[in-house]
Amino acid sequence: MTGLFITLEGPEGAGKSTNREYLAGHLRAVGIDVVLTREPGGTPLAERIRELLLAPSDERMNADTELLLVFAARAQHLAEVIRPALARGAIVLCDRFTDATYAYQGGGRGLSQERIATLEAFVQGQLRPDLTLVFDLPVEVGLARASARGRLDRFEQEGRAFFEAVRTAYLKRAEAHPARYRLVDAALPLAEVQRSLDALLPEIQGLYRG
Ligand code: Z5A
Repeated sequence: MTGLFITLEGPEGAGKSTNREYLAGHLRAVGIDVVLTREPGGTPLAERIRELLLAPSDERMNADTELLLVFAARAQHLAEVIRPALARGAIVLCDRFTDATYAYQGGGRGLSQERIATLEAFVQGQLRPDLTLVFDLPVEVGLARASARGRLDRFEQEGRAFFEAVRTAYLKRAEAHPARYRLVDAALPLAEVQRSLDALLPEIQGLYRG
């Protein structure tokens, strides 16, 4: 692999999608091949799995079913989009990846880290993000931003305790592996968040092997 794999993580409404576009604009402006993608999803089949995961339903989804669907979508996404892009030397900017599984299925649903790690090794082999930006903000701020959009998806219908557990899981991972994670204060006004991303751009370009 010669490219660079960057993931954007954090709770709902943290500004991942908005800032993924912002970073891509700057990196493309200096001639870098950038692939923007997201999870769950990123290919037609994986997007269909995303619909299953997000659609509210009368039938409660078993937590293991949810975990397996997330990794099924990821296997497809890795094979069709992420690995080919990295192999040709692109920077992949991915809105959520396996840290979201540790945060939502681990922290939120209470599944064990070991169970997740087993699937991570099975689906990804040695592949891990080179850099992960965690957009952190208080739960109520993120939920207010998400609910301003209208209809809530299956995850967004969870209670506050679920989202607090998700946030705690992200922060613990960032604290445990400081070399890979950069925390971004996503509660700040967008212009200030983007100033903190500007400061990260030289590091990203330095990590990029082309
Ligand atoms: N999920 C999972 O359970 N396990 C997994 O392994 C994976 C995912 C990969 C879908 O994710 C769900 O899948 C997710 C976890 C689960 N759960 N939920 N919900 P998603 O990424 O598609 O959903 P999301 O996080 O809810 O996306 P989002 O709400 O669109 O968040 P965002 O991309 O971080 O934010 P945004 O769209 O850029 O911004 C949201 C709004 O806030 C928008 O109006 C912006 O203009 C505004 N915004 C952004 N930044 C600011 C600042 N700084 N100030 C003020 N307003 C701002």
